[in-house]
Amino acid sequence: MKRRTFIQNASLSSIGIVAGGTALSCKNENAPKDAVSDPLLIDNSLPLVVATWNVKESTAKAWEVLEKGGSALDAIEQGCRVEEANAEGQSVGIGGLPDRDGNVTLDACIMNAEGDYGAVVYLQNIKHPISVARKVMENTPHVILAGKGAEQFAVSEGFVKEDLLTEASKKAWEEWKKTSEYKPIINIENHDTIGMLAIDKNGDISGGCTTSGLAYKMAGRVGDSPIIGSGLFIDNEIGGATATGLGEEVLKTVGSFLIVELMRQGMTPQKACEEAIGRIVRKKKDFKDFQVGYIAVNKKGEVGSYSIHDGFSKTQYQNGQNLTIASDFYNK
Ligand code: SD4
Repeated sequence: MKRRTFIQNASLSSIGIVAGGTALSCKNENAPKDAVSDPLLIDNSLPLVVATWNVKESTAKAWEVLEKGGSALDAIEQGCRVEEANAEGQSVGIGGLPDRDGNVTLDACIMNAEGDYGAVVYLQNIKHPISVARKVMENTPHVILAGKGAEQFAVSEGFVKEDLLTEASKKAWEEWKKTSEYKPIINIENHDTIGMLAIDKNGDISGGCTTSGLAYKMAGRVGDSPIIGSGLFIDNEIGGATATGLGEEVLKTVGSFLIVELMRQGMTPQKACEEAIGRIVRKKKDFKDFQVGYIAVNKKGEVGSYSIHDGFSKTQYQNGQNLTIASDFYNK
């Protein structure tokens, strides 16, 4: 089942969330139905990988790399590629829902423990933007490549062009065109960006974020996901954070950078995610109409997550366990 449908169909669950050693309880009514209610099952040991949403196959792949002693950066790339290659997933890589002109355009970024960053925005016809982003980071003097230039670069690096619009996504787009109404809908309009954070056995942190962006966006629209500090930020001395949801609001508050800076000042990952959501809801009277979710890790291997509304979850592979955990949220 697609994550989106899965999240929509999820049953009522009562969740206990651990934040900085304190057990909080919340009701995340739309959490995936296999989301655990006991995050205490997980300790703060390393290595670890955590990703937005219910993406156990992606975290399992990343864990495989980490367990063998691989780098957090390799784990991130390999983990993100799993979901990018999943044609059923309509928010990342192949099969992503198109913009309103019917074009699938992908955004992704990656950041390593040295503080290097690479991104592609508005990339078309290439299934693995996370890998192209890594090539931008490693093989160019730049940090972001966009559109045609990004595609040309990918081809020059050996990536193969293919049509990313699947029959299912084309059908969904044709259906959408009948009304052409554009309104972000909480947890339904495809808030399924994969943001992933990993810490390897050496304690080094890397992160990645990959998405087809908001379904039926305007042509040329770029979201938060590929933008450093917004969709993702890593500081190997402190920790990392990544975002999902309505990118415009994440961009306006530079959410992931904010979370890392709050952790630098001593907040736990949980408290820092809560404050970043607080910055949005205090300013935006219409927060009831959109969703934003964050996950964060610190150098100690502590994990936090928070969103505006219920329905958000994270998948965490740590201490040999791969668990989807419902997230605490603001709008109770
Ligand atoms: C964006 N943040 O492009 C992304 C959307 C998202 O799952 O999270 N989709 O604004």
